[in-house]
Amino acid sequence: MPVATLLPFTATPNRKSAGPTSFRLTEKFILLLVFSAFITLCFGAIFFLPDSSKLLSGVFFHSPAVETNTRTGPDSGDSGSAGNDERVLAKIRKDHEKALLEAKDTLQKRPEELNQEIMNDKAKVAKDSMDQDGKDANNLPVVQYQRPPGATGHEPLDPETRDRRTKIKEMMKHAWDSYRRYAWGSNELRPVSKQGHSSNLFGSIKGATIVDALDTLYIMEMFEEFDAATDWVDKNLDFKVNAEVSVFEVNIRFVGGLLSAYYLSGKEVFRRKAVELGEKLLPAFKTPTGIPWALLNLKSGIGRNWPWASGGSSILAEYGTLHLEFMHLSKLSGNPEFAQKVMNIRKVLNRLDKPQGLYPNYLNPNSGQWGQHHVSVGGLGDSFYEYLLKAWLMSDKSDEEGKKMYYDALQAIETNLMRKSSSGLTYIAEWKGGLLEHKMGHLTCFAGGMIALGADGAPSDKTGHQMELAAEIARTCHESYSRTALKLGPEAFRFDGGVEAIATRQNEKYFILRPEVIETYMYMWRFTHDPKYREWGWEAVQALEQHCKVEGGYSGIRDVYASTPNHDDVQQSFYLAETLKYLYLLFSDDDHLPFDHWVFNTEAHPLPVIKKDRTDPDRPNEVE
Ligand code: DMJ
Repeated sequence: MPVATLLPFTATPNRKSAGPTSFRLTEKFILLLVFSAFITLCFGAIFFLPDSSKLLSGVFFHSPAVETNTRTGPDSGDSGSAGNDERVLAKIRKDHEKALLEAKDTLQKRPEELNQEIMNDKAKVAKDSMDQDGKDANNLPVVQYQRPPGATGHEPLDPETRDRRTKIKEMMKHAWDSYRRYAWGSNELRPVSKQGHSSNLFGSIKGATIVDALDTLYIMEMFEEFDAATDWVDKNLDFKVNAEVSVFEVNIRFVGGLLSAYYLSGKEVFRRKAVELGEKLLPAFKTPTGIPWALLNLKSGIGRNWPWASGGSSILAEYGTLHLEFMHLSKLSGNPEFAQKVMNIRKVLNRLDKPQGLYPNYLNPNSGQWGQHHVSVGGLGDSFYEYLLKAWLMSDKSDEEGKKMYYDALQAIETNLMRKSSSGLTYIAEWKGGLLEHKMGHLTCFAGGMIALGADGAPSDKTGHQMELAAEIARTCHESYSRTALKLGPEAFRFDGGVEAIATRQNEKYFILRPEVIETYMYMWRFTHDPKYREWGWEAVQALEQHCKVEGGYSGIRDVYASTPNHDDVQQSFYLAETLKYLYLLFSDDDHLPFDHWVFNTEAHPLPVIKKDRTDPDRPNEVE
């Protein structure tokens, strides 16, 4: 607005030149008033119109965005600066509204979804930095990470269940905090003497408890602890060691733990470490048959078998418990060798005659012949059967060979090993060259859960029967707990010499925080929703709290029949990986780690089902 138009009523009409000296005092005052009103108006506009900061930057700092819009935009022309200002303001308002909507949208998302988006963005950035083969700096193929459903759960509606679930989380916190305080970086914790403990199963690899606990921390949403564990893995987990390890133990705890941590969190460090470790295990398969050695020196790649194993044999439960992890290693590394190695194990087994359709625990990796004809669904045999069934489930039910091997083996077990005690307790005995030893191990108690998990896929006339068998085994294993003084189960219990479900030998009376009985309760709960399984699980929680909890963590017990506990001073890593995880899931809703999306490895590490492309049923899924 030209200043002259402001003057008519302030200046003397006849005056030709009106210099500042010629104004009267009142005129000067009015002029000052008008001028200051104008300045106030300008500042008001700057501060009170939307996004004053942007306007300020436009006015004082020549924001290039504003300049571009006002000078070269399609609407620029003679329409005047007022039109331009309005357009700028309109754009600023629009941007604001968009940002608000986005923020609102973000606030409504669950942490899982947000994490997923961040992961996707990261994967995109990583993909952009790939070389032309689509491999990253670690020579791993690009994987579009997508978190399977149910990685975390929600509070159960029923208050009692909610409280019990919270209690399990507190137990995990006590176990973890104690390990962190007294044994950080060691394989396990000695909770009574409050120091680290290392078993020779892992050679000089360290941190078994950290890797075994990762997924339990994640599913319990203990993210601060999970991050600390991740950081340790990133900086300290080292496989370049000159040490002999158990291939089986390292696979189920370390490879399995790293794989599930990857699938739950999407963090690349876990995929990288899992593949690195898997590659270190490959030399174990360098035998004439391809049946791997039990022990392997990670540096030299030289393998051997346990000196106590019949005729230098490999052990069924060890070489037969690599399948799930190795299929995922092939998927995540793009290297088919892992899958080929485990598929070859099946080939060797399928060529052999099986006594009464049973799989002996010992197999010589040089000759490809069975060692002693000992058969067990507990120690030395157990997870081989579990992995046949789970290989089929994890392949989205496309691995027909695994399925057939499982149901045939189960039939042979039922016929030859399963018996009923005189008071009606079903148990699974051990078979030694055709003779039965009427003993059932704590380890064997996992079979209740396995049989329940497989019942649905059994030939239709067998589903109900298999569910009954599973329930009977769960009951027998519960009896083995309730017949002790401390209400925790012995390592093995017998059905001979007038006893049922009771340990009779001193060296079978210990309890080392094992998970198998609780594992079976968890599966039985999921499939039947019979409240007794939660009650039985809760009994175990109370016993653990009363007899195993010590100031420095949780300890195993030397004799469950003694009236006061004698602690063995070891907090096993599987207590955090399995026992506490299965307890937590027992008191969670079914959509937490749902079975149609996840399969648990034998150390309770959840691995995703590798889904088939349903739009093209003839197309094999990624593991075939
Ligand atoms: C775990 O390491 C695994 O469950 C394995 O299959 C058997 N033994 C322990 C727990 O008891």
